[in-house]
Amino acid sequence: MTTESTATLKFDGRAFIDGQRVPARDGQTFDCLSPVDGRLLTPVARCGQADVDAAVAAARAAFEDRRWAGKAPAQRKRVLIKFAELILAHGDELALTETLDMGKPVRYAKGVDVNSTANCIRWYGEAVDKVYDEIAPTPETALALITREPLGVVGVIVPWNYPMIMAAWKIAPALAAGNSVVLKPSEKSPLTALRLAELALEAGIPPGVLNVVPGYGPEAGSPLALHMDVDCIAFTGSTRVGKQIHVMAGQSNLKRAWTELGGKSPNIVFADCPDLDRAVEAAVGSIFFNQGESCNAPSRLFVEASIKDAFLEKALALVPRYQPANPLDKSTVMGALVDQTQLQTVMRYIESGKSEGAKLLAGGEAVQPVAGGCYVQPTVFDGVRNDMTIAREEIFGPVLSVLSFTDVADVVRQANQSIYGLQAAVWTRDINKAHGVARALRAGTVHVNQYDEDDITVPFGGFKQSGVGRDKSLHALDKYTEMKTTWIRIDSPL
Ligand code: TXE
Repeated sequence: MTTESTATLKFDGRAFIDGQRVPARDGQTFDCLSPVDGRLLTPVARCGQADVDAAVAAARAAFEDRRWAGKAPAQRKRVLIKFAELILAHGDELALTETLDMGKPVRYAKGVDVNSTANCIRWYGEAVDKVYDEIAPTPETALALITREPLGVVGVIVPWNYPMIMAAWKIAPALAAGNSVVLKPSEKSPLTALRLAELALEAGIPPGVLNVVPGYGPEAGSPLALHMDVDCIAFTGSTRVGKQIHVMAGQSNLKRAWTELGGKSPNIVFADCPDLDRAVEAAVGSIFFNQGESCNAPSRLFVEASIKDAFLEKALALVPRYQPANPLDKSTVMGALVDQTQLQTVMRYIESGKSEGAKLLAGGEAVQPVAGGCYVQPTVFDGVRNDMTIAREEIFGPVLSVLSFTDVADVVRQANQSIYGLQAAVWTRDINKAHGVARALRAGTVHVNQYDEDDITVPFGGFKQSGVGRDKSLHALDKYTEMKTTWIRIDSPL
């Protein structure tokens, strides 16, 4: 067991505005604690209205003088690729910071979070000088151009479960399209966003183009969502706050609002699934990955009744692999929950599962592999009904609910019986059943015979109350651009 040393890490919790590290205007800070062991990492600037105003003003000035928007797409490409390279070059530092800040195992912070963040930024950089505009099929007396322009100032509010990746999914297409950005990271995990902004500056993104204002949601997030000089707000977080974001956009300047919200994703395993072991590995691995703190975690597992006993036996045999341990150990696969509040939330859901009559097959306890940290055992409930609280509400913790079914139409009905529609999965050898069920599932992504193997090339987002709009893929560029028609009359001399 090798534990990563954190002795050389230094944290700077000041905001990043107009290319400079600055304290909050009123000097206030909040303590950034590590869920790994409860240690104080650093005080962080507690930004409020005045800081958001300053960041938006810097972003607006940068947009107006075209220091970034006016660059040729090929120039923006070069800078974004450099930014991605710097992220990789600082991968160890960023990964350790992410682990200390929000508790995920360092092996994934490096292998998944750092790599996906760099890949996303590089991908949009590489894409942006290959995207063409359109000419409309008009009569020959006209030439009509359909072009895309950057929106201006984009506000970004992100959560704590994948702090760098969630930021990258929004800032990469926004910056590639030529916008300026004000990013508000979660108060629970502000540190990597601040480092990303420094690396962006080093890569050549001009001052003012990417600003970071750490702080609490109502104090720093709301002023951004309500700001009259912000053209777009892109949000990932809870459905509760997501709804407020759309209201704030509407009650201010009708800024464009994009939201990626919660999920309660159904994972449907039919008796004819092509490989039971693979289905078990995916079902267990995906719910416990990132301590279950993933919006697309397959938290409702529907197993066809005839294979349920065999499936559960194999699944329970895998559970010990996910016992939480020190996330700084390279061998750890499940780390700490983000904080004590989240731990209490997860424990309340576990209690509700028990009291509503689900059968606890594994886990169910908070544990302390590291003193002072926030850890919960991998937990499996059998005998769950779709109307129980643990099957309806997003737990955002390592809790798997197992349900069984005998009828295709019935399982699809139950799978869709949710306010959410982020992701879903179906496991079957039967091509008609796979396509038929995939089409009937009301979800932004349907996985077939795998879970969560997608990449940056495909859209990510939800139906229903899982949000509005899509991250990733070339489609995400549309969110950060306005479409313009230029209709030119042609009085031909011929
Ligand atoms: O989310 P919040 P929290 C779900 C998950 C989790 C629950 C609560 O179920 O247990 O939400 O997590 C900012 N105006 N998801 O409390 O509050 C906040 O500062 C503007 C799912 O952390 O939604 C942070 O930056 N901004 C989700 C961001 O919103 C506000 C990921 C998310 O915080 C604000 C995270 C306000 N009034 C949680 N209030 C996913 N889809 O992946 C808060 N914020």
